[in-house]
Amino acid sequence: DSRPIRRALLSVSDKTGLVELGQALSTRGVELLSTGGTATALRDAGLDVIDVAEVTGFPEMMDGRVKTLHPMVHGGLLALRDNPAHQAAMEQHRIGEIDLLVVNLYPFEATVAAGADYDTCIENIDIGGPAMIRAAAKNHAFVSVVVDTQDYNALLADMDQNNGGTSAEFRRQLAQTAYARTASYDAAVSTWMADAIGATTPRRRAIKGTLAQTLRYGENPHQQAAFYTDGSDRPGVATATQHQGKDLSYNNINDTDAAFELVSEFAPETGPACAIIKHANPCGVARGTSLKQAYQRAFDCDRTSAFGGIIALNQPLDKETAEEITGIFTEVVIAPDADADARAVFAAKKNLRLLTTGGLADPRAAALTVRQVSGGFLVQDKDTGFVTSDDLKVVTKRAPTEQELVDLMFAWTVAKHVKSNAIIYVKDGATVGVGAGQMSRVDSTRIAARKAVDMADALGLAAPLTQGSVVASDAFFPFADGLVTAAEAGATALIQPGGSMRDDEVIAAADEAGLAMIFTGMRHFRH
Ligand code: 93A
Repeated sequence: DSRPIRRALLSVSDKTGLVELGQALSTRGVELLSTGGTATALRDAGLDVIDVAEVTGFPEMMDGRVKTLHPMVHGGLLALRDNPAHQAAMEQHRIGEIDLLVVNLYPFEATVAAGADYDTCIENIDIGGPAMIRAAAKNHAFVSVVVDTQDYNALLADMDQNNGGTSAEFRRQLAQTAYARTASYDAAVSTWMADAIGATTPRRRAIKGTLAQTLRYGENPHQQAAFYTDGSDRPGVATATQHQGKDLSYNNINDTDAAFELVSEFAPETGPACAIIKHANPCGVARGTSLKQAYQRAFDCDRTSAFGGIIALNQPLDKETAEEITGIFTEVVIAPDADADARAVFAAKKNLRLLTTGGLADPRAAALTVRQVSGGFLVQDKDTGFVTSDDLKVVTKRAPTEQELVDLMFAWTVAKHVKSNAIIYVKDGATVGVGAGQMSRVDSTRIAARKAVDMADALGLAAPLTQGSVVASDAFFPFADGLVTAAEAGATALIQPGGSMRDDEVIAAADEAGLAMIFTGMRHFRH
């Protein structure tokens, strides 16, 4: 339902399929206009091409910064074909209609990904291309705009079904795709610039993602889903190499991210560490003298929940650890690397996915987190907050011992990665009870202690490992009851932000129970 395409402007950086398209259009009687490199490529293939410079009466200038930015081009794209005033303007200024625009942009994203310097990235910001794309897409009532080399065949097929024109429906689809492209292009520029100039505020950011993978389904089988990546080269689930196993699911990606972000808190040079995640919460986190022992100790926190879990390691996976891990069913293992022997052990386990990242993520690196709500989304800085010994305030009569202090800091680090209300019991560098995601803090305290009792039964221990443990709370205790519960479970020291109206009551209860307590002055809600 449109007039046949008579005149097309082709200006592409990615010349994939260009010559074939040019030939196909030529065969269909379409006149070809083109910019420098694109025109050369078409001419080299023996096609007749008119230079845009000839149409505008201006040479391409300023290193190509100004090629197509001209009324002879934009008038031809934007004029309404059924508007007499527009027609008159075209006649008066001898502007010819452009019925088809084929553009793909300067490879800005690829230039950034290649690690180019600032000036090179700036030079790769396409101005004329997006201007033409947006103009043609606005005038999709009359103009077809193709921005993706993969759409060339669909264009030709649609032309062949419409006497050399295109259907209105196809043009609308092309226009929508075109605006998605220019939007993601500008978001890529803005995101790159924010990083390049060190802008940290989330308040003026454009959010950008590139479709990396369509997923089999979302959180549940009746939900469709996809994975978008933001182009960051940070080690993590988005950039990891998968060595075996089926594709990651939506839940796998979410949980693997949680696992890897947590284990990245433990620098490899400080010794082996392991985190086991279920439903985005840790069910065991531990240091060990070896990676295998770290895994075993993490596993012993909550063997029941660890089944079907996701394991993150802070050091390259070795054979011994791999063998230990295959003892139960695990969904995903993610580690900085895996040696050949470890890979051979896993090779027999078809359903186990192994991901390697090449390193750990920097838990202090600024980033944004995005959460969708009905009608919009929330954006905030990632929680990169941390405390140093200078921030810690002993508020009880008794100060923590050195061992308690080490465990308190470990527990505090883990607490940041547990859904609120988070209560973590730790002993000797291993979690022995995790209370997560409860609506009341005292419930989290009780649940974690009860799980430790269950584990003591399962392991045949005389007493639960919470005896002589320390406890971290991601936010202040509003009442003394949570602290009393922790003390009853055998905790001897506690770390929490402080700041409750009832801090005095909580401190008094700690003193009464002989607990040492530290205030951090920083909270780690995670909802
Ligand atoms: O530097 S630009 O922003 N200025 C322009 O006027 C312009 N017009 C088209 N870049 C411009 N383009 C881009 O040139 C197109 O988007 C395309 O990516 C590229 C094609 O250049 P060539 O045909 O010389 O290879």
